[in-house]
Amino acid sequence: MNKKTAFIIAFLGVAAGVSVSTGLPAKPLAYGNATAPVSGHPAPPDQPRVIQIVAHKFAFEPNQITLKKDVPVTLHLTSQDVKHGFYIRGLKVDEEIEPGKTTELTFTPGKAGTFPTICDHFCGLGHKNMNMTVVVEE
Ligand SMILES: [Cu+2]
Repeated sequence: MNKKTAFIIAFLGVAAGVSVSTGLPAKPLAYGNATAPVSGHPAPPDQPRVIQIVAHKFAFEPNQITLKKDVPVTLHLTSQDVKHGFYIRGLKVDEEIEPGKTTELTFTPGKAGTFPTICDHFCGLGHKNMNMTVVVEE
């Protein structure tokens, strides 16, 4: 074999030997005083519903979501390109969506209605048309 082939084989060998650990660290055991107060509040039995919203020039997907009044919801906001905004004026929600990460936004809609939601971070020529609708049902 020539030098190049040997190099590739060596490289593949190294790559194959790399082990990726996906295990989460074990939960630390509680030591000491068994009656020590538990920090924080116990997780509620019903975690907020999670809705994924993807922003890109110049739209949100999905472009309409339906929520329930007085029921907490968590939005996972991501951008496929540049920084966008996520502004629901009627619900006093104002978030920024940065590319390369998930912005977690938990809120509880306090009133029913149909709320226009816009990108309030200038993201290019189609920016002014970048919007979606949040419907909150009683
Ligand atoms: Cu935008």
